[in-house]
Amino acid sequence: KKVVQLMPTDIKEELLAKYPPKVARKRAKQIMINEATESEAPSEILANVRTIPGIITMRGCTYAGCKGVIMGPTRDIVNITHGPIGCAFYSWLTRRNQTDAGEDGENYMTYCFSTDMQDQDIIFGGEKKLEASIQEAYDLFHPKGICIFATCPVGLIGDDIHAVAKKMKAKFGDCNVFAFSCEGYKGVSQSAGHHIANNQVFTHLVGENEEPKEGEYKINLLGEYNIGGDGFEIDRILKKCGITNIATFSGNSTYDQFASAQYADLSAVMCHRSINYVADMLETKYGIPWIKVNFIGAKSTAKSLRKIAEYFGDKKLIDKVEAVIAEEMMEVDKVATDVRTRTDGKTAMLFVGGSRAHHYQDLFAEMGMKTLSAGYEFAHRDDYEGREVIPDLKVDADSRNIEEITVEADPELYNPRKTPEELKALEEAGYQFKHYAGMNPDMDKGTLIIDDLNQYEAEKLVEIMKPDIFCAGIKEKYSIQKTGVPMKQLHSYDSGGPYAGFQGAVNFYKEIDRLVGSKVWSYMKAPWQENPELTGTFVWE
Ligand code: CFN
Ligand code: HCA
Repeated sequence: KKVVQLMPTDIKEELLAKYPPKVARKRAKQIMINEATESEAPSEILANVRTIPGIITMRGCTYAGCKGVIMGPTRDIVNITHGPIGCAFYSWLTRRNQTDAGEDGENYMTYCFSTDMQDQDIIFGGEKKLEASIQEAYDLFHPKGICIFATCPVGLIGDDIHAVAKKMKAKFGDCNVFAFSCEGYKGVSQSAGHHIANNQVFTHLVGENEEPKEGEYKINLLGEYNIGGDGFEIDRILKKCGITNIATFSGNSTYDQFASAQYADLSAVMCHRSINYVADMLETKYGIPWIKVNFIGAKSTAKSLRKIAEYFGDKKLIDKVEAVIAEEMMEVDKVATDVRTRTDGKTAMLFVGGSRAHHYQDLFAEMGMKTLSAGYEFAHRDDYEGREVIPDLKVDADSRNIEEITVEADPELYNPRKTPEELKALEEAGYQFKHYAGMNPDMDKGTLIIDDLNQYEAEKLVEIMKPDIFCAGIKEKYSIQKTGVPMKQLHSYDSGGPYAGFQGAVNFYKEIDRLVGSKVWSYMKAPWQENPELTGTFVWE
């Protein structure tokens, strides 16, 4: 094993060395040597900007963020993709969002609905085909809701999916049909799709039920998608504590959960990146406050439960939460103590989406493992810098027919780059704040934080820093393993999970212990490593 002593600045230079000057200049702003501390102003990073064409990004598209991420996990809405078949097929359960509809609950998750657009639809328009598909779904299933999702060609040819949805909703009378203009090309990443989904689900669905929900401590769990069963584990814990979960956005969720979300007393936001818009709209329209929680990591789970209990401020709940934590931590501590004898001091790299690259560092820290480098695919600056000024939100809250809910923010106030003194002054001037931790202040000084990491940089980084484990998605998996480093998918969890909550932490400790302890990948040599100069004769037949 080649041991190289490189400073973070050298590593950054190495990563940029291959690029043409203009590309290097832009990438340099997205590769940051972390200097953040709790008390200083956070360092700046360029995020949520277009990927430079030619670079092989890890990102996904706007359709993926809307249909795949936010609406996909809802089990009793028929989600129809209006587009070529691949868009529906590749967003069908690859995310491993799990469902449990009980004995006779509706569950359309096992179906993949698509209008299967063909060349002739592109030329002559696809609205009639979409209308027929909606009718077919209605006749077959009589669902409470049908959602339509636009793919790239739909926007390019100009099919009016909203007009079709409106017509069919009026025709059926007992089925809520609405559409999402989430063409893949629309934003710079999945993130635009989250926003579109948030707006439409809030406009067309939240608040539809008029029967109040029962429960002593009622919360919505926002930004939890039940990947690998995470949501099941969180629900188990909440139930044990006596906390009622009215609606999860959107793991294993139902039409009725969304429609009743206004009856919760508090929104607990897990993945802020994907669902902050709904959290804000619930607060503005219904006065439901939100707090950030993180159920990834046993300590983080305990902290989040205490935060929820503290919000309600009821002694009965506070005591119950403490009893649950004490009981659950016995098994967690036992396993953590054992695995730490092998994992302590090992190193990790995490490049995932818009929240997990931060949240999963807690789990690694519980195993004594250090995160050398991390970054998001598509998060915004506030996810990195970790504090945000919430200005007065001007939302057209009374209108239920709004297509797009606009939040007018003073860009100067919205800029999260404020020193503690500046924040204090603004607070005294009467502005409301939400403070929350971000990736930068939570990571060690001198670590490398890289936005929108790409294929080339991933391999280079692994080659230079040789982490004990690399975490990202399916596109990265095999190229990383070929470098001899174990790879764990933090999107789909490969075939594992749950990793959230207390039992999830135990699962994760065991899985990572196994991976970082295994030498199998380091023994592997790719054919071109053994025979770098293979020659052959190409025969044209
Ligand atoms: S489940 Fe979430 S936690 S919703 Fe988001 S930002 Fe994606 S699908 Mo992949 S795993 Fe990932 Fe996050 Fe929130 Fe998942 S880190 S990229 S869009 N994500
Ligand atoms: C998406 C979904 C994804 C992809 C994961 C991966 C997921 O962005 O379209 O690249 O392995 O979690 O399923 O993020």
